[in-house]
Amino acid sequence: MMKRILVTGAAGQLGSELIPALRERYGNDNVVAAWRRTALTDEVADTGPSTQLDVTEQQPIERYIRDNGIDSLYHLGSLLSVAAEANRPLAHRVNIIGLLNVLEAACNTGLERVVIPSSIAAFGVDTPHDNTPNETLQRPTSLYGISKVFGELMGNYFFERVGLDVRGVRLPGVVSWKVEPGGGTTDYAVDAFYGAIREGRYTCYLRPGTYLPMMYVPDAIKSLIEVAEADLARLKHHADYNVNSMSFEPEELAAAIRRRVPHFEMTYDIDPLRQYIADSWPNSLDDTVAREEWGWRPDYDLEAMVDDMYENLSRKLLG
Ligand code: AKB
Repeated sequence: MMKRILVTGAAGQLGSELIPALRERYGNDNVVAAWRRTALTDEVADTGPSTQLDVTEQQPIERYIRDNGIDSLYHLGSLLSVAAEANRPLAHRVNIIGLLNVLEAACNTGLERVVIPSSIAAFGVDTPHDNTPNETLQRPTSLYGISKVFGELMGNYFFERVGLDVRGVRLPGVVSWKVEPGGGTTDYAVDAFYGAIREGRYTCYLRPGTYLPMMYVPDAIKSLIEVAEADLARLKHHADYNVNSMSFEPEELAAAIRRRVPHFEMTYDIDPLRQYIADSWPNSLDDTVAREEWGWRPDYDLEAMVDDMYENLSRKLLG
């Protein structure tokens, strides 16, 4: 049973929503928000403990775990796909060295569990794009994707060979309203809502017809908590579960937004880097394994996501 949890990357799109959910479940004082560059949201900063931690240094992580009785860790600190291409040395330090530091620190301090999200980025052009199986050819061509495969393989290695309980899901592009994502390829799906609410229009950097797996943030948070709490005896996989929810291309999202904002207009100005990355990722994932091993079921489809997103983001932006 996890009792005292450390979350790295606490200021990010996922951390800002995972931490309130974990605090509600485990108690405010038992969930520590670890951040480095970006400031925490007020909600996270005001409701429980936090600390500044640099994942590129192993000793401070280890010390913090020991001094504060941490028994579990969610490692969310990572550069997303576009940000990683823009700064390769930093991406190596954070996504590769940071991950190793967390795993080694977890072993040295006897942590009970480490959860590390993977991504649809762990797949590549050679992967079957429709209903991508849990086990298939991966070979990603983005730096971020390579670091995600590394994380999956290291997580499975640490479980099998070192005895550390590492778990993870391959998240689709995440749509959320509390904190904007930064430096991802799937960010357009969030940006489109900001454009619709502020100006009634949005210029999309991906081509029409670019299908990608997407997920509304409450489902992403649910998948991370459920995989962490799943009965180990039922798990045949560890750091590499496909989780699926919805897939759409930009025009379908625009049509769904137009049902709430009738004058909304989506135009296109293709960014070659982000298009290249998106073209290498799946259209949809087969998540049978997660459904069978720990009962995964998403709650939101496209329409339910757009309704909730539109309502919450309008309230946030317009008051
Ligand atoms: C990105 O676009 O880089 C991320 C992801 C799919 O992991 N949102």
